[in-house]
Amino acid sequence: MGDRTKPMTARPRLMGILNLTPDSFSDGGLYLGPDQARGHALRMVEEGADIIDVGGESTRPGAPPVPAEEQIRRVVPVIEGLRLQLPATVAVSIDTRYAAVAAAALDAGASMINDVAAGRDDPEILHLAAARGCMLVLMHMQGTPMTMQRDPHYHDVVAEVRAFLLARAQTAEEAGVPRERIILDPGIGFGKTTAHNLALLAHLEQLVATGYAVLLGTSRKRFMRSLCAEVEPRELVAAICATTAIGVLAGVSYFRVHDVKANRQAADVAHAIASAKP
Ligand code: HH2
Repeated sequence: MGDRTKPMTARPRLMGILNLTPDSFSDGGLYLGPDQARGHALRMVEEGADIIDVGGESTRPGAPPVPAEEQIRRVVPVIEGLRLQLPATVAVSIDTRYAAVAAAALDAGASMINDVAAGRDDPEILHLAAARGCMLVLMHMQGTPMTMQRDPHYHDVVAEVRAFLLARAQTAEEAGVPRERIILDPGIGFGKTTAHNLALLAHLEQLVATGYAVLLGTSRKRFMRSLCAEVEPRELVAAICATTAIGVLAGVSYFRVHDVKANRQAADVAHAIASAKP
């Protein structure tokens, strides 16, 4: 019998990645057709995804920006279809830096905005999130996808990322987004060396201590390949699961992943262990 006096944190939530892009670094072009996209999303939900994160622009290092109209053309029909087929308990998130894309996605049935620019590229996105009452992910990035891996540098990466995210959260709150709808993301791989990524992963509890919900995105990232001497991003499942388990133990609540089934297991086991702590 479980100890009912013990405070239980909520089960970690998994965000399954649905890239509707021809050029994403690990799955570009795989799910371009609406039927393939829906099929993949439904599979991720069966495997334990709580959220489907739909994106129409690759943000891999060196990627050129994709105009808002093209992103809308890619994501809206798929979100409309998903909303009809997915259980109401599964949220659809839109991965975009542009308010126009986010607005079209919310109209089509999304209920969460995932902005890798944290509202800096298009500040209107913060007002949109406030007006629509949706969840908002604010991610740290040094530079832009085009430039971010050229020469990333920090004096204290953990402190700087934390300060940046707190400042962006304050701006979002000033725009009317309530604190409990804001999720902070250290932006693993976005303008960071392997050492920077490792420092952030080693100090996740400092972000959790801000009191905001935290999201972690390590899935198939390049630095994980270098750590494992692995060429194929798809072969990194076990490595990603290790970061998910570490994230759960540090108090991270959301994980953005390609491989849902394995990460569900890693997250649930880590959560059970964390819940057994005195
Ligand atoms: N990483 C990617 C894209 N969006 N959003 C958040 N909040 N956090 C992340 O770490 C993150 C993100 C990049 O990964 P992927 O979608 O696999 O590739 P691409 O940008 O090439 O589509």
